[in-house]
Amino acid sequence: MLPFRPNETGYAGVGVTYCRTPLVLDPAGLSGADVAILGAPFDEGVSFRPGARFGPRAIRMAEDSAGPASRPHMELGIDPFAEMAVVDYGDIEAPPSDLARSHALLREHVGHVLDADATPVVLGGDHSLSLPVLQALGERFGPDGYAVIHFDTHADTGAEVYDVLNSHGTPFYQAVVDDAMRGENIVQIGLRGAWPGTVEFQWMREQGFRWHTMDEIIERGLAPVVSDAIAFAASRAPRAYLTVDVDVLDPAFAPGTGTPEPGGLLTRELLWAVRKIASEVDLCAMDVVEVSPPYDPAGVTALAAHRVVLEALSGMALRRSGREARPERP
Ligand SMILES: [Mn+2]
Repeated sequence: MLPFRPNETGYAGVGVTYCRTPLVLDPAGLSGADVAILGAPFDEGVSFRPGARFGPRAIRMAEDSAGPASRPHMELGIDPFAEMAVVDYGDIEAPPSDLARSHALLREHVGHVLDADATPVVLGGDHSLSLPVLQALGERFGPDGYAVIHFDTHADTGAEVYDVLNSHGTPFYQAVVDDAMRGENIVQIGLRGAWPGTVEFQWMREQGFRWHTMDEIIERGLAPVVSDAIAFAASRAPRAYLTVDVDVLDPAFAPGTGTPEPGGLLTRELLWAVRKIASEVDLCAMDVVEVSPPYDPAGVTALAAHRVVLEALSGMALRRSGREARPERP
């Protein structure tokens, strides 16, 4: 059931699901779905600029060409919406000023999607949402049953930030401490700037974290780094969780985020990397986080996040089809 009129234009209507996929609000409706989009509209976990609570809606609205979902991928020769059943599971009910309750609700809803043998794709929301996602994954697959591929400027491995245990700077610390994930199963890509510091990096080494800084990406190139990350994830577990903090992009391409840091990836690099990973790794969950529409005057950050999801879906579709990519070339 599409909540739209059949010939509704892209600028009309009461609002959109992701790419106008069917809206499902009852967990029973997840049966048969391959992927479920799920919004997490909260930002109580941010340490600097807020606004990510408006992210899920902005990402869905970022590009709407109307009509039923159909997005043939030019480089893959595949339409993810023809290949997979993708539904939009709406947003969780995130009560204001209660991050713990929002996390509990997200963990529960991600659990619904995993119980239906579908892949949750969470639209953030701030990066604290990775903690409930990791808890749901740990519950389903065991703490060592999945790998994590994490694009970010920051490692988000603080024991606390401003004496607060649960924020967007702490999920990958808390998840290890809570035994929801294993430190030796995570690889981080795009780190730069002044945080984390030596204390966090030392803890990460002790836990077996891997990471690739922006300087390494510049010196070696992105493709070899992504190949290494894919090989690493495959060596650790049969499936992986892909988490993309949009601030891994340079602020020139993604100004609409809470903690921007100059010197990041180009949008085209991130889109390529996400598609490559999704086409080679079995993704058990994914998210794109930290889109803050109030700081996104031209909507380019939300559009980039929309495309991060679309590239991931396209890569997943290719992998599941078992076919080779058939790029449209002259
Ligand atoms: Mn982050």
